Amino acid sequence: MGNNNNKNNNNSNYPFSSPEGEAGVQIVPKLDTPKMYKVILLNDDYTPMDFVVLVLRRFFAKTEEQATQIMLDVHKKGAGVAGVYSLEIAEMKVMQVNQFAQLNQYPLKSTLEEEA
Ligand code: TYC
Repeated sequence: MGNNNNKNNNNSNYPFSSPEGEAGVQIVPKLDTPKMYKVILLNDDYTPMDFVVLVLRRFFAKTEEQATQIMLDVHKKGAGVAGVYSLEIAEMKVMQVNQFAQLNQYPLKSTLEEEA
């Protein structure tokens, strides 16, 4: 946050010259695509597979087949992508998953990761 040194601020017109010249202050409207964030599901040894499938269906709108595939992938590899969203939606999904798991007394956790 507050850091402009990222891929979304590549609005330089280099190598073309601008009317302002090199020293001119250029105000470029930020019309770049917004950053997207992966919601990552983490594996653990205790959360039942059925519960993870339910989470993927309920909060990530996956079909039974998609949810089962993602759950098995997380189970085998340790982590996996449940969905990709804008920051505020991704943050909400993480909260929903973690709260729903805690409510049901399972250690299932999800986290955020900026898309490459
Ligand atoms: N490893 C769990 C089990 O064997 C299943 C599981 C899958 C848990 C995915 C969490 O994100 C997860 N019951």
